[in-house]
Amino acid sequence: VTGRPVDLQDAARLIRQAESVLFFLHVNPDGDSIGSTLGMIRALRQAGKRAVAAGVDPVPRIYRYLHGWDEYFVPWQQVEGEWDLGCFLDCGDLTRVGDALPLVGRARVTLNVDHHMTNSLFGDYYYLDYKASAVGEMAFHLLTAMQLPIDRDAATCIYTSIVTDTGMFRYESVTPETHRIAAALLERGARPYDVAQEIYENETVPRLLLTARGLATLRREGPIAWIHVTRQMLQETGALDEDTEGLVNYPRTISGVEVGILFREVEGGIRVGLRSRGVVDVGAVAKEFGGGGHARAAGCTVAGDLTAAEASVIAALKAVLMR
Ligand SMILES: [Mn+2]
Repeated sequence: VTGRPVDLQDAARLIRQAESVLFFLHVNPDGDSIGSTLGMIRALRQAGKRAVAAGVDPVPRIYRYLHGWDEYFVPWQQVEGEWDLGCFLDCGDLTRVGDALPLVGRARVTLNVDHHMTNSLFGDYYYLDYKASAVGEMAFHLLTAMQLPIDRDAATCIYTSIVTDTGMFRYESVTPETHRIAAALLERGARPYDVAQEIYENETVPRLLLTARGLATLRREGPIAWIHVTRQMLQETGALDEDTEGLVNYPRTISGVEVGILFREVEGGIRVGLRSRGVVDVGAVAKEFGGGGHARAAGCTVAGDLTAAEASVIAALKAVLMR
């Protein structure tokens, strides 16, 4: 069952009409999920609404400079009562909310706000903008359409969402509009230097050691390069699951490589992160394995062990590359 498409004005109206809004963070929340959600909550609370972010995974350490990361965030089991609106930012599919799924029924109406091409059009209403570099751009437009002020804290959250989802304004998804919104956020008090320090110069020794271990597994076959991370590597370096974020980007940086992959042991299988330069639509490949994402950045989870996952995913990529 799919919902109804809405435009910016209708989506803004749905949020404006709600007294209480329950936001859902996706599993392993990234900078876009967290930044756009916390920025929205900040602005909605200042407008007198009740709003929280429900999540299944904790907010990663590097995002804990964002206003509301603890106050606005509620582990999904602790969310109480009924909500006028359930809002999903940056969730390509309802399954992305993970174990928090039963909580969705506590929202009278649901609104799915996203920029993934693979979005499954879930929710009572969905507002999609495939051209948005980050859902942060959409959050900015929604708040502007609602004529709600964006203060320095909200601006920093939304700016963070855009910085992280564009790899610091490097990806092809970046448009003049991306920069116009970033400029508007700087005018409202977001500080690029401070955000960059928090996200990109905030390493820990375990994280760097894990990066070294992961990179040591590097293999390449023509246009495909891949690395892997095992549970044992996490244990031996003292790194956390969240410390693997960003590691997926390394293999693709090799000259002549089209697709870079990170295989990571998780509970119940192998999490596969895919990055493409553009020749291969890795979103489509991830979809073959029940995952999703964008043409250049996507992911899926494959059952079985590392060897089996590597074999099946690389075979699928080779098939696409030979087409
Ligand atoms: Mn995103």
